[in-house]
Amino acid sequence: MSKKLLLKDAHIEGIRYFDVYRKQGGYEAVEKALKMTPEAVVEEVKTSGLRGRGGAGFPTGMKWSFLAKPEGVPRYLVVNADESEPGTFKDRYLMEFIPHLLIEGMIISSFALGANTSYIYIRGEYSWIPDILEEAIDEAKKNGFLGKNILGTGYDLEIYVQRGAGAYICGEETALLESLEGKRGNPRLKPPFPAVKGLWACPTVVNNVETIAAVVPIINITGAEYAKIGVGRSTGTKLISACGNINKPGVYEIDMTITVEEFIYSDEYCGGIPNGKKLKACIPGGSSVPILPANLLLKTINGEPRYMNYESLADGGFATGTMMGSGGFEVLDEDQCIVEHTMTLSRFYAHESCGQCTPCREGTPWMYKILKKIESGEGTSADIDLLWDVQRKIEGNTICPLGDAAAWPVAAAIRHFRDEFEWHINNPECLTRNYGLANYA
Ligand code: L3W
Ligand code: SF4
Repeated sequence: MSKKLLLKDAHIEGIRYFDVYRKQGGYEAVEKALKMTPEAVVEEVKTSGLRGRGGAGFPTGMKWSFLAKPEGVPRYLVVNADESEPGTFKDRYLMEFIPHLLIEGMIISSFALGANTSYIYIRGEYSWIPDILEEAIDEAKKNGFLGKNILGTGYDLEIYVQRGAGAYICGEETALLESLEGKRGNPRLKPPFPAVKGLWACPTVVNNVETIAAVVPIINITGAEYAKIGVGRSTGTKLISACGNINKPGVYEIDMTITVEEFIYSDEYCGGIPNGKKLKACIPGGSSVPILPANLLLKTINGEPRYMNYESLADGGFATGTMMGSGGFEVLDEDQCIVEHTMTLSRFYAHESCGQCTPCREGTPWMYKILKKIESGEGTSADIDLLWDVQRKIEGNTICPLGDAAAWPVAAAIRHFRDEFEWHINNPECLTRNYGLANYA
């Protein structure tokens, strides 16, 4: 059984409220951290090996130590709660059911960074959650954990919740900052990184909800103990939101030492695939990461078991691997059509492109159109090559990672399931939906 750090109290009735959270040891990490120096808190986070849980896996302590500290200039912590990656709903769970864990993590993190104002930028579609967060902020303030002179230490902090308006691109950190400043959410060119020039051109750390929540157990148990959980550079625990063709969709906390096979089939997690269907493929890290077919999911190319961690999932690069990403784990059984699935994703990225750069603005709808043509049985072999060519021209040639995120799923689908694309070209009806894989010789 995986060790639980973030969800250990999730089952306790009323854990959403301050008194119950406090009774379980809540806010003890704040009391401990505020007796340390900010530098010592940053050091603990560095020692923990915590990596950003939003998708990129960038080392959190390193990001914090990049924060510029010019004299007289405010610094900000911004929590990225714009969880819009298809298949990803773990931050929603944390904010909805254990909001004080995020608030507690924000107080410690803001103290470590020297920020006196911090923001939670939350996805507009999560319309009921800002009230939950604001209630938690009010409770924390009434109990002396927010506002002026927290716990008599002289440290001041205010936290504000800002609602987004429903654009996926506002989850990209610089688009988020633009939106927070009241502008259209267009990504900025990097560098400069937000750590140097972020919100209102001031040094800013942007971290995912789960990343900031993880700071609480790190302070409670120490960075060194946190680093002992997991394996290699995949330290601590990771929340996985599991969906698709599985018996038990939901949010799970894993310690990154379990295999993909165990995660899919064990009753502790996904509980297997309904109706005894076969596993066809999986997208383990949100829709932006490459899809992997069953044979490469359960084992690496070297015959080693594939594990649920950053390194193992990426083993072999994109030729045979994928990414941990945001932990949005989608399972596809043998009845799912890869061409249709890829087309649906392409429509999403084409719709969400902000339109600033040509390869993404023009390339994403073009990929969708080609996929639609192939899916509807009107494609030719040349269309598969054209699709490959278009995705290659997008990848690495755009301002922000949305271009890559649109290209990678298409590339992986062609790489691993080219025969399904060809079937759609040579046959009037969809192979998978109409005949089942068993008839596919
Ligand atoms: C200072 C440097 N800071 C890097 C910081 C940078 C950022 C972090 C990671 O995209 C990916 C994307 C999605 N000085 C720095 C520095 N930083 N070098 O480190 O940066 P980066 O550019 O690697 O990633 P990103 O722009 O944050 C995130 C993928 O994650 N993804 C995410 C999906 C969406 C969700 C969601 O809805 N919640 O997770 C899934 O795979 O495609 O590739 O903070 O500033 N020298
Ligand atoms: Fe906008 Fe796409 Fe360019 Fe990102 S890659 S800046 S979403 S056009």
